[in-house]
Amino acid sequence: MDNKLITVTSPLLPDLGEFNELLKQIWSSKRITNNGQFHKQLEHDLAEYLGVPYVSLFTNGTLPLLTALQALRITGEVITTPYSFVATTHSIWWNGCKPVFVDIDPATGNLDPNKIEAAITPRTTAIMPVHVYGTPCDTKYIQEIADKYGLKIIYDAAHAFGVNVDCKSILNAGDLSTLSFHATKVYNTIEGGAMIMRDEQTKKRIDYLKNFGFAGETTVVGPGINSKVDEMRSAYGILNLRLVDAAIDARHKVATKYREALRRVEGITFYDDMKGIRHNYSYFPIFIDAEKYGITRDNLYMKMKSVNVLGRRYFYPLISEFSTYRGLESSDPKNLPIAHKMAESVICLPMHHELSENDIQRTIDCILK
Ligand code: T4K
Repeated sequence: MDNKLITVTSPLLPDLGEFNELLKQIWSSKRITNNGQFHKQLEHDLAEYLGVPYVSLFTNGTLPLLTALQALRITGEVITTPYSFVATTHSIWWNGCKPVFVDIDPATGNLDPNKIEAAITPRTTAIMPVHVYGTPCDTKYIQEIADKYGLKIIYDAAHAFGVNVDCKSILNAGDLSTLSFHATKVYNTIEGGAMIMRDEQTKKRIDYLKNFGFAGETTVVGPGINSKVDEMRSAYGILNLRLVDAAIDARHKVATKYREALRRVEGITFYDDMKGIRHNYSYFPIFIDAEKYGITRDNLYMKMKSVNVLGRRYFYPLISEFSTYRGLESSDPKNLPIAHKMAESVICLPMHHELSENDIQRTIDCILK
């Protein structure tokens, strides 16, 4: 019996020969970091690929979140979702602001816009939603609320690389959006990330902030940080960008097979594609109703593990359940019933560009039997 380990994801890797050619150029130029030619090229190529005006590269997906809050001078309270990776809320905390959790919409897993207004207080200055699993938030509705109350919006778009709504990038929504290019993402630069902005002035300011605040050899314009991407990872990113469309297509095929096989299984639900959306298939979450399915989510998770199929419980526990945040009033489970239900029923199935027919079938068999 085939017992090969099937992991939840596997990194998209550029051709080693091509990468080596670019490394040779870096070696001979001796420019290895600080806004070198590959860094500039990657920012340009990404802006073109994503269909956004400006991109600023970062060393991971957490630092652009921290920097976005700094750049917009956010203070007080920030409304956010508990159903995300913990970095979303950490960025609010590191800025000395108070995260205020609002429940999610079961139809998308994203912050429920209908519940945002009730959480706004005189101290609220911003909303930080997440396009969880790459599913677009209701950006129009969230913008209406932000405009009504004079709030900023920073989208944590870590999962939303290449996601378009009506042929336009979701990354253009809100004041700023951030991406993660971590190894586990659809598109990776090993570690990496980016911020997306709409005007040149903001791009300039963000570029200063990620370079300690330097606006010239002797001028520091703000309390910046170091989040500069080196030339090796920029070169790697340029090559990976050429492969990402094929990887998304491969993921789409995996999603189609999962959906065909699992659609009629009692007690299992999942998301279908949404009309007008170009999805990136970054994750394939399924939700287990233990009563109908017959075994609990955790038992299925362990059963999969026992045959070397490694699903992941993204996002369990909820961020609001971690000790750092559990004491907040908004962390009260009564405030977050949908988020709790989803966190307790989710398993993300293996989803990446290299899954074979056999890998997919083994995963399905484990769920069906
Ligand atoms: N906002 C959101 C909404 C996010 O989801 C994230 C990160 C961030 C912000 C912050 O972005 P970054 O600062 O991380 O760029 C992973 C990632 O570390 C994290 O980037 C990601 N979200 C989060 C959802 O998942 P782990 O701890 O689950 O990954 P790990 O190491 O267990 O890997 C999972 C599987 O992937 C492994 O079983 C095998 C495979 N893998 C992984 C790595 C790292 C490989 O095959 N090769 C590899 O090099 O956190």
